[in-house]
Order: sequence, then C-alpha cells, then structure tokens
Amino acid sequence: MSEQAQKHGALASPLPPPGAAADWTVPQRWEEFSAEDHRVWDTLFARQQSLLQGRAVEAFGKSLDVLRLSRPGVPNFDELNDRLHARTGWSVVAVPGLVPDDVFFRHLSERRFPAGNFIRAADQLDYLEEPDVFHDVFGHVPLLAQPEVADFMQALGQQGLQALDLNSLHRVARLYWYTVEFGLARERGDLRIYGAGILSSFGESHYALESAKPHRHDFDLKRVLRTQYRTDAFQLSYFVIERFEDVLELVLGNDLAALYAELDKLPDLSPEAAQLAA
Ligand code: HBI
Ligand code: FE
Repeated sequence: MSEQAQKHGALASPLPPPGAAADWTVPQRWEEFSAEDHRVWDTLFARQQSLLQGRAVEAFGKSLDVLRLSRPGVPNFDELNDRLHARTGWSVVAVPGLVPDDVFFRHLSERRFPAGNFIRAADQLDYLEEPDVFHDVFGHVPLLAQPEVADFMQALGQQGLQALDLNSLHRVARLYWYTVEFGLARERGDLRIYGAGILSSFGESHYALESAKPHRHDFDLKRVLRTQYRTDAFQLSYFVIERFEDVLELVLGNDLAALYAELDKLPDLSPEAAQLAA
C-alpha cells in the first residue's frame, strides 16, 4: 500500500463514499468484472502460485485448494464466503478501496475482511496504489481459513479498536504490518512467507527470502511495536515467527495498553537498525 494510499486510509473522511453502506461495504457486483479483469486475475494467480511453491508457508497452498481459489477468474465473494465461513466464521466483504482505520479494525473484530471490489489494470501488474482484489483475496484470505490465523486476525481487530481509544493505533498498525502484511515464518528450518503483502507481490516474493539487503529478526513484540515501516518500497526489516500460535498468544497474553505506555518512553526504531543496543 503506497504512502499516499496509507495516508488516505488514515485521513479518509468518516463519511462513506456514495453507494457504500455506513461500514463502507459495497456490493461486489461480480458479474460486472470484464473478461480482461478475469484474465488479469488468472495471470497474477498463475505467476504467484508457481513462484510460491516452496516459498510460502504450507498452510497457504493447502488453503488455496480448500477455498478453490484456483478456479479461473476473479472470485465471486458469495461462493468464496460459503467455503470460508464454514471453516473459520470469516467472510469477505467488498469495499471500494482503503477504509478509515476504525472501520477497518471493526470489520476485523467481527470476522469480516474488507476486500477491494476492483482489480489492477493489465499494464500495471506490479504496481499497486491501493489494495485490489488480488492483494486482498489471494494475499490475505487463504490464511483466514486457518483457525489460528483467523483467531489472530480477530484479536488484532479488537486490539486495533482498543488502541484507537489509547491514541496508540500506530502500534497495532506496526504489529499488523510486520505479521499479516509482511510476516515471515520458519518451517522445518526453512524461511517461508505468510504476509499478504509479499504473497501477492512478484518482486517481493523473491526479495523477502533471497536479498541480502533486509534484516530478518526473530519475532520480538516490543521491537515490532517500536519499528517504523515504509509503505512504498520493499521492506528493510522482516520479523520471523516459529508458529502462528506464538503471535496469537503474545497478543492475547499481554496487557498491550501497558506495553504501549512503556514503549512511549523509548524512541522508535528505524527498519534499517540492525541489532538492538543491549
Ligand atoms: N482499508 N480496505 C482497506 N484495506 C486495508 O488493508 C486497510 C484499510 N484501512 C486501514 C488499514 N488497512 C491500515 O490501518 C492497516 O494496514 C494497519
Ligand atoms: Fe493488505
């Protein structure tokens, strides 16, 4: 998501756009997607599915099958939700683009994932101004079929709403960013991708695992909550988890409000910072 889009998301006027409901949802109007749109989906899907063999966490590939996302064309949310809801109680809801933070986290807290009702143009396969249906549904939705991820995402939604009241949303945004969007995991000793921002990006699927440039830290909640991030370039830091359950336990097992207060006394960290000063 670009800096501009992120700002738009954060500063969006509280009023939903014309045609959207109070929670910013719109009908998907799947029948209005053009043959070109469906071709763009198929091109992106085929490219990422083959690239991610051996690069994505195993649960990702399994979930693509379970949700039958390999069917051609842009997924019809009604059909997708029949399968997704049956597995973890999550539903995908269509939105016209970035929604305000409070709207976004409220959806997550009620097991609804806001997904773009549009897809990028064929001549912009690798440039994304706002999250489109490929980033949202290919990147985020498969892992929502995994119970521990489904629980983690709902917990993040609840924490986001709480943080809003504590003027600490930027902390939850970082936790979301370094896990749900750009998280890496270790599986049987190998580095694997689970973050949607990487899974849905051709370039970053290579860079995140193979480049010598970024730092790859073992997951450390306090460090994540202190580390800034860029929205308009490949990440300079990634955080690596061993198991999804670990991050869920950290979020549910910690008094995050107290943690925010403690960290407010410390400086933020640049994503370029290497090891922490002892
Ligand atoms: N809106 N549609 C949409 N999708 C997002 O991923 C999104 C958003 N609004 C806010 C938001 N993300 C951020 O606050 C999170 O990335 C932290
Ligand atoms: Fe996303």
